[in-house]
Amino acid sequence: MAASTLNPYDLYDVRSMLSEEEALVQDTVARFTDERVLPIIGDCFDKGVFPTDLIPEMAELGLLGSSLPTEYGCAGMNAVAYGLICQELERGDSGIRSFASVQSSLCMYPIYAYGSEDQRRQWLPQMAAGKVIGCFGLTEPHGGSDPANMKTTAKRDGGDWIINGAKMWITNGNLAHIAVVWAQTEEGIQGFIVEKGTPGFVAQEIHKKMSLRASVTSGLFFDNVRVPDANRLPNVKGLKGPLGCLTQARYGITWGPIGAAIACLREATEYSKTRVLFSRPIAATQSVQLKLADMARRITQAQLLSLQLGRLKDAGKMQPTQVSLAKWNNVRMALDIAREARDILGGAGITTEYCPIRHALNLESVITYEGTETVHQLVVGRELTGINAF
Ligand code: TGC
Ligand code: FAD
Repeated sequence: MAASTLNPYDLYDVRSMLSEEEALVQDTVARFTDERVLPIIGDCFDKGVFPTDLIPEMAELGLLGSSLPTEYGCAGMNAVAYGLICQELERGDSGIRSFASVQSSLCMYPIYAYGSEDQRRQWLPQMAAGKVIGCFGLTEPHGGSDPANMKTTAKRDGGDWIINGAKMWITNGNLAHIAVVWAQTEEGIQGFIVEKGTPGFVAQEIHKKMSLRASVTSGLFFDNVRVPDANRLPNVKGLKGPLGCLTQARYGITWGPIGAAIACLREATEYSKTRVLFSRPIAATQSVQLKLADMARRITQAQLLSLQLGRLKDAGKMQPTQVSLAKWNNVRMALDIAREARDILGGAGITTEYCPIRHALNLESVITYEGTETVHQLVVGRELTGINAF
């Protein structure tokens, strides 16, 4: 048999469809993940800590707010490059990709898209440099899938606003210097920048997580928190504000789990070639090959889906329903692959010495946050039928 020239983790040569700049971004972030993330991430997950030391390095590489314009200190890359950043970071760990997603798509993006020029100049360069960390408060304790039922309020008081309420499951909450907080006002939902240390504002870390352990997740509490009108994002009102941010972040999340799935396929392939049972490597059995082949098939589909989504986004044609379909498909793909890879590793698969269980546990969050699988299925169902089934 002739030696194959196919890359087992890119069977359709998606790489050849990237521009030189996009390929360079992928290589650079891949090196960062190999050299800086993979050696430490198992330990971080075990200990339940986010590796804050990596923040300046991520900033240096232009990974924070990578798609925003250079005039605000950002890298001005395209959407495909942002996707590749997410993919390579999540090959390391979903928690590292989450950090970048929240900073870039959920905090820097709304300041850029909905903020005043003063707000952009005040915050974006420092956020791109990793000196100011942000978090995004939309979800509330009584139910995240239905953000229209928002109970956090902001009431005008002269030139200020008074915020009361609570947000739950907030990534970067206790790391953050600023929170982009969505609150119900008399004129509809609006966004506010709430700075750490503002009286009445408390972030409380959520412990006992079995998923995204190398990521900070918090509750945010607002008790008569006074912020000036200058901290309100002036250019959007209504649910479309936060949902517009989610579209940006969900787009990146379609790419991220491809990285996690590739890491799991690689681990399962290598392990199965060296694990000898019944006098042959388990990779020589049909059932293991079927499983590995199925993983490669699903990864290939996801790679092509995200690349086309990225091309649509760069052409200004991407629709939220397309993002929902890809988020649903790609996270489900990665979660199934991580569980299957864990099984191929047998008992060894239950330890964090190997990556599949860590990815599987992380992906249990990824399939829930940024819209649960059901939410995205119902978005696609609504598109097909014209009937809202929420
Ligand atoms: P509906 O009331 O019909 O629409 C309200 C307005 O929003 C517009 N819109 C969107 N705009 C941009 N992107 C989208 N994806 C949009 N979806 C809707 C819509 O056109 C309308 O505009 P207008 O001008 O008419 O007012 O709302 P809906 O029925 O479409 O929404 C229902 C539903 C269930 C889809 C929505 O509520 C939803 O997506 N729920 C899930 C909530 C969610 O995903 N939360 C995530 C919180 S953040 C997070 O999880 C971060 S984890 C990050 C990490 O660590 O990586
Ligand atoms: P619920 O909305 O209570 O859903 C419970 C179940 O009901 C789910 O299975 C759901 O699919 C199902 N369901 C909902 N509606 C329907 C329906 N109409 N029909 C059938 N079934 C339905 N939020 C932020 O704002 N910022 C963050 O930074 C952030 N980071 C997160 C980090 C982590 C680790 C996690 C786990 C969550 C994070 N979230 C964040 C919150 C996340 O977005 C929510 O968990 C998610 O939107 C789901 O909300 P919920 O947990 O309240 O579940």
